[in-house]
Amino acid sequence: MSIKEIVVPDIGDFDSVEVIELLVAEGDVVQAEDSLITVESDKASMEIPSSESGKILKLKVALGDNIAKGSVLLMMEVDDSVQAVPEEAPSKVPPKTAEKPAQESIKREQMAPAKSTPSKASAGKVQGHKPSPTAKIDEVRFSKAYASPSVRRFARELGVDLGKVEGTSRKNRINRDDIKGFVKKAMSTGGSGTALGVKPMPEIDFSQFGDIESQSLSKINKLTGEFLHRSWVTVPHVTQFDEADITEMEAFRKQMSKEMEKDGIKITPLAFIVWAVVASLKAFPRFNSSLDSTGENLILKKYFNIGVAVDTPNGLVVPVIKEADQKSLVEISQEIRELAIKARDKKLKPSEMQGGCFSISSLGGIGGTKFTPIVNTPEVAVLGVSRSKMEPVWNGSEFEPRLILPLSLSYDHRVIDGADGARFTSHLSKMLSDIRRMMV
Ligand code: CAO
Repeated sequence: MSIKEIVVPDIGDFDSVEVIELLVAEGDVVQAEDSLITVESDKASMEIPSSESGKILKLKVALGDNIAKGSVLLMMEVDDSVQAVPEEAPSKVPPKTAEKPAQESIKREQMAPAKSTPSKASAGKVQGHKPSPTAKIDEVRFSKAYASPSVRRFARELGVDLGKVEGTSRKNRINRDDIKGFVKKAMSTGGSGTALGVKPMPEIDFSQFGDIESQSLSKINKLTGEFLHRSWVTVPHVTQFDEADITEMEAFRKQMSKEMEKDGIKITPLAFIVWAVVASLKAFPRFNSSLDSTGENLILKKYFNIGVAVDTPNGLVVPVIKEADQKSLVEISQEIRELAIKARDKKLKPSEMQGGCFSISSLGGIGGTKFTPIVNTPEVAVLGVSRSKMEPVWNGSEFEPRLILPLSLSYDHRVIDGADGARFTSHLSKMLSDIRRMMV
């Protein structure tokens, strides 16, 4: 074994070329002729192959460096018993595959194999590759894409149409990570690769900016995240804000809670809101519906199961109060308490989180003025409740202190029109402002 310097061979007429891609890293074991870096002049780009086989100990160049013939690229631990490849200009290195007609590729517009049709060898490979992220490669577009030869080979191996990949390197050159990101997205979107046409998030090393700590997401976090993401991207959301004067409701609630305190019963504001929601669902049946899987039929529900978002140390869960229309304020209050305890103790059964018609997310106990909740699909609307606040309200002759509850209703605009959204929250507000109306 010996340690050798690997230097830039004769690269033709170029005095100085820029390193635009590092194809290896320290610790990698490479074979003679494997590409080490890609360089680019104002006219051409080319890959510099290794003259030796061995393990890379230290890279001596970085992205953006300018190098010339004789520049040291890296230090390599070499097995002396293996014969080295004689130094040659990169363009003379025999291609490894037919897809590699030359290590050198030309101008940006021509940074493609001169022949735009893939060789039999590579074409076979593409066809044999089962879950190709693209249905068909457009050879003209592929040939025009701005990418180095090794990236082109990589794209061929994976069956990726380079013409569809957006480059994130300098001057929008496509790198290996762009291809990996494209494939990941294509796989996660069922292979169409066209889901939203957005670029994947780049991988960022945050530690370069300061101290960091990595925490894995809980199972609930991951499941909720996937679910919310699907709702967010598939449902056209609109959020209608409104408010309710709950001065009388709160006075009544406090009085009832005081009277029932000796029996260990507490009526929470949320129980009244569940009641008011049920009354509003009865008045506006479209809010108590779901689109079927074809998206062409609306399933109207004749039952009233209300989901209540519960914040737990492990993440958000939404247990369901079944047949809320059949239950008293006391029963609903107790059920919310029991379900929240079960949720925080991770004791909820799947059946206790299923069958919801409409959900309520109450952040009133925490704070905030308004927010835009995400519809809990396949439901079509969700009510966000924020913290009530005493406010001066004009009663026609003077300002009166009134307790005002902010409401935020998000709904699926495919099912509910804006006018109905406003009608629903007005109705809900009326119910909460005068709870006698809920008895009717
Ligand atoms: N305005 C002012 N005060 C309110 C209020 C409101 N809108 N809602 C509740 N409060 C008060 C309650 O009266 C109670 O005060 P007292 O103890 O003095 O009576 C206090 O806030 C705490 O209430 P609570 O939050 O324990 O009880 P709740 O019935 O209102 O809510 C539950 C229960 C399970 C919904 C709640 O604990 C919770 O988890 N909320 C978070 C839900 C969440 O994370 N949503 C976001 C989902 S993402 O869209």
